[in-house]
Amino acid sequence: MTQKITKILVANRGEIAVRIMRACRDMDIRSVAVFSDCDAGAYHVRMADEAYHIGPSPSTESYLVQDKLIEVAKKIGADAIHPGYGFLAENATFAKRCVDEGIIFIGPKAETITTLGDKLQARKAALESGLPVVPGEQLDDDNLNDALEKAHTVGFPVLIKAAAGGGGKGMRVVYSPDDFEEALRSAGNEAGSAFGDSRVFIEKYLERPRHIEFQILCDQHGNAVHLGERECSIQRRHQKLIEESPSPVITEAMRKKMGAAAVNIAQKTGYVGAGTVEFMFVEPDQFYFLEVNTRLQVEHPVTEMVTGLDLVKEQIAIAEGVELSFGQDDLSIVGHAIEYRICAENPEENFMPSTGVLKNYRLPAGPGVRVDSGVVIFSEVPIYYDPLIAKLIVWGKDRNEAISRGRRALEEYRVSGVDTTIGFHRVLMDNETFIRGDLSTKFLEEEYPEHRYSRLNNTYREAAAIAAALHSFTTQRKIRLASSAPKNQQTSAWQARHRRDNLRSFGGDR
Ligand code: MV4
Repeated sequence: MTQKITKILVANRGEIAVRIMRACRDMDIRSVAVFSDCDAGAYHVRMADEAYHIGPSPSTESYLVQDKLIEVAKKIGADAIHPGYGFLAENATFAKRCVDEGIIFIGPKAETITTLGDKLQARKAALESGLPVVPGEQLDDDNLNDALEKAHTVGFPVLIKAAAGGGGKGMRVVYSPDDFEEALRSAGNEAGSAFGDSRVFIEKYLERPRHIEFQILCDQHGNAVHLGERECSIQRRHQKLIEESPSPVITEAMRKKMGAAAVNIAQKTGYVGAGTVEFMFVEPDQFYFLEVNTRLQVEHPVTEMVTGLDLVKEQIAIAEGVELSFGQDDLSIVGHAIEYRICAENPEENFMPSTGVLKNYRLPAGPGVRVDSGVVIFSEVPIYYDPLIAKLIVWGKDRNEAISRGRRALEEYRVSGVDTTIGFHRVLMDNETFIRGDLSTKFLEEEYPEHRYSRLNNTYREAAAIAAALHSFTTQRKIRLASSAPKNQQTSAWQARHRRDNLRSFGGDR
């Protein structure tokens, strides 16, 4: 039984809202934008077939207001809501409310979101599905002696994690039993105020794991496949900066094994839709279940580039009740893709968010280059939301070609008006450790302990820009001087004009 979706309300903003609307257009589905005060002129609003204002700029008064979104969806006759990522994407209450109102929630069932959102329940599901988990223990409330004993059983260093956790909140690494009591208390307090749930558990702490996650797709008829892995080890404070697929260290045999594990937990939990199973990976072949993300992820394009699939279209088809049109054996990974997150942040100032109007905005293009951008020239980057303004994704036949194209595209990218992470990515593309593919979640702190990367690089870039300007200026002078040369050797008026225009449009980054 299938139900054709004809109109989707996109409950999000920025690049992901634009991305979803593109899939809608490809599928001949009407797309509906919602927007806050400061987003009235935003790119996602311009991209939509219809757009509705839902409230003031703070997301708690707009993009997070469930009543507003459902009211708009019903009023305009949307048959589905796509939540994107962030905001309400992993909110089980919202997923359930949509269904209760007769609106399709494009994502897993509410119960699945609840179960997998609880890290303790997810860990239990992983164990029951035969997935390897890190040695760990559940803790009983207010029993310090019991907890300390369990920490000794697991063995130090231990990592205290919040059951409701996410984004590193309520996490504490403990190297010595002496520090355990204090860490347990503060982790519990932090989790309590962040999630309203102070339950914590402990795991053996792995010092230098890689972060490797598997994309899965499951339809409503029990068919499930994995789409290979993404390596997301380059992170800063739990924010990913670069993702790639395939991982430089995952062999075909390992992919089969970890992919089967990912599909296992999905089928055991009755998963429906697109999802991500996260693992920690320790070379050469150890892997441990971490968690399941019940949403479309920011980094989904690298998977699209190496599989040739459109994950948003797949999500929509699954929500319509259509069966997956391919099985595991129909899928293969071709080439290599890298995604660079372009954030309005200043890498020289500890990645402080940067806001303003984009006075210049020119996108890279050419072979193997894709940009998912949520902004255009003259867009305003507001203070209220996530600083991610775009994603640059490159594809090559192998990792080296992808890196070369990444370097080329990052050089072509022009942004002024806000600071961005582009310069930082340029530095990374010349990092020998990165080029070797020797990655871990400790990569950034180990390679750039002083956070000095882009300052050094910008100095060179500025020097290069000044040298180029001087060179160009002297060349121009030669043209003018050449007017006294014999007639037949003179630069024609249109040639000179062309060079002048080139000189005028010469511009570097802010
Ligand atoms: C870990 C770990 C080491 N050992 N668990 C970070 C966020 C949450 N999803 C789980 N995280 C970690 N769990 C054990 N037993 C290290 C991390 C971790 C991490 C994991 C993936 C990607 C980046 C990370 C950065 C710091 C810590």
